[in-house]
Amino acid sequence: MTDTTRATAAASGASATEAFRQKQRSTAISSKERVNTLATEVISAVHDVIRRHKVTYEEYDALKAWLIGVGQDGEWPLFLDVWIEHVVEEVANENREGSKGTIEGPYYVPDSPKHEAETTLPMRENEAGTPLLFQGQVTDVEGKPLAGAHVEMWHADDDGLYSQYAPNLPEWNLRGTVVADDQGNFKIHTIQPAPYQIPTDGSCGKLIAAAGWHAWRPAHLHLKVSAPGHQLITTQLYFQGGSHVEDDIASAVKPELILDPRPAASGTGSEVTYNFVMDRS
Ligand code: MBD
Ligand code: FE
Repeated sequence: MTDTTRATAAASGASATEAFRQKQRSTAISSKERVNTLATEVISAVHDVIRRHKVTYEEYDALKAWLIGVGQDGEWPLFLDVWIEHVVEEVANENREGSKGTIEGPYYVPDSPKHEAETTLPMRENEAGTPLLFQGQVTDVEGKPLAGAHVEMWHADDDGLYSQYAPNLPEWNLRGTVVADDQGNFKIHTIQPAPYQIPTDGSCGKLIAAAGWHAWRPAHLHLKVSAPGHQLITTQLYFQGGSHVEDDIASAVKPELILDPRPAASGTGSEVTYNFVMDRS
């Protein structure tokens, strides 16, 4: 990867922070009681760790410097989505009967251009990577097809970079909203994404290095599936046997989300069928 195509922590952090500000619905939490309970318990949990591990002033100052750095690098969206969001998702969707969801992550862009039920995602001429046909059907929990459901997909390229967050990629590259046909069917031609390494040159990278962790997420497709009267599914799909499927830094893999593509009938690349089952809202 050349320097001009590198997604630095500062560049992708600033973009992710700005994108979050744009999409954020509201900062209001319902009541003072609720804020009091949550803030008090989070602060107490930190006190417990300090007492249990006899945290020193040196460590307290290191924490302070690091927290300041996360903000300066714009890495709060990354930090929160990698280490916290999976539990929010678990709680939010614990009562669903339909398809499993998982975290959204920091690199979603709303309102991607619409495409017909069979489409090729926007990509560069000679986009690197193994061609992948991702197809399936959207139904409700009774198996009734959901005509015209929206299947929004976004994913990294063969270098593990996301358009609109890494420099020099065309807008909407490997992003699109596919409108399912009258039987809820869709066929999306794309390329298989590469595993994703979160930026190592920013504050999240510093934490990873200091703790002796790794910075990798397995290769994944991001999806949001929506249909009127049904609960939005935000999910990701992974590839059987791929690196880091077993040790995703973002803890966002579930067994139901692992695809096992086979060689494509067309002779090039691979194909896989995955159906979405939507809970009523
Ligand atoms: C990603 O691509 C991602 O999906 C998550 C959750 C965190 C960092 C990068
Ligand atoms: Fe991602």
